[in-house]
Amino acid sequence: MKKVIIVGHKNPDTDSVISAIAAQELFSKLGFETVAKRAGEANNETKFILKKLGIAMPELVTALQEDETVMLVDHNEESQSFDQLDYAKVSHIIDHHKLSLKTEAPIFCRVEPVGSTASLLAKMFFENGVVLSQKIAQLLMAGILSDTLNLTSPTTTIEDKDLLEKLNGIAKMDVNGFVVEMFAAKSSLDGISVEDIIRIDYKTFEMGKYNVGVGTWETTLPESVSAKKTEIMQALRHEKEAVKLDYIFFMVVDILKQNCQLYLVGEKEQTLAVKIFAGKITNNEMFLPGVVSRKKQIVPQLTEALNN
Ligand SMILES: [Mn+2]
Repeated sequence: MKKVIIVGHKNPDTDSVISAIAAQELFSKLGFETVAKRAGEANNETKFILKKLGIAMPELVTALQEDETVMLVDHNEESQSFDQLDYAKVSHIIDHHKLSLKTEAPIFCRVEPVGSTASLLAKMFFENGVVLSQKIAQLLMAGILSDTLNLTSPTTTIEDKDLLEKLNGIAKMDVNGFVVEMFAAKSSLDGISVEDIIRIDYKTFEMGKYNVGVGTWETTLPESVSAKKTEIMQALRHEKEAVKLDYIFFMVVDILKQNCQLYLVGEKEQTLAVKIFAGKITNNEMFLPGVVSRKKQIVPQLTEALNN
């Protein structure tokens, strides 16, 4: 039987790594030979969670062996997958992002607009009657809490809330205490360079005929990031030029106050941001109250504007 590599997107966030681990557990129990991998360096939040739960960090994947197929979790765009991926080898997709999908053969595809891929996997455990260990239930809860910013992001659905409660019947977690620790780890700049700040949660998108990069940094301490703004701006301009992007944006998201400072490196970005968000620009940034989600509050708006 072919071995199935399970992997999330490049610049992996917590949901991406956790979903790979949980999917390995689920699909192994369903009779697949699977192994969870990661498509890049994990962030401080993910490292904290896996350490706390005593779960090993998945290995890095850089290329597939001849007899391997791949299951993509938490993404479906080829441009967000690890660089050496042969997209023809994708057998499954489990995701909660917009689709940009074209395959040569039928594949297994499970995509729903829920708050995290971990939520979808939790549903699949329950649907398939696969027994959840306390550890995997805790892990799935961490994925939901991370991706939905403790159920506050506009991406959060009723289902995420229900699943979290159902999972905690098994996980028995002190959710509030866990979230405080998780957010502290997410906000930590320990061992994080300026390049890391823009790279750690960064994605590129094709919007109309344009290539657009959108990075985000979720934090309870926005001032720790804004203190490095000049260097971050420089790194963003460098990245834009190095990979020939048409636009690059960067969000500093205040998880607690639920707002975002959108960094606008050049005139093009500023003109577009004013057109879409109608906010005021001060020192190359626009304050956006209530905006925390790249997926729901930034990318669709950019895509629509750049398609016209
Ligand atoms: Mn996700």
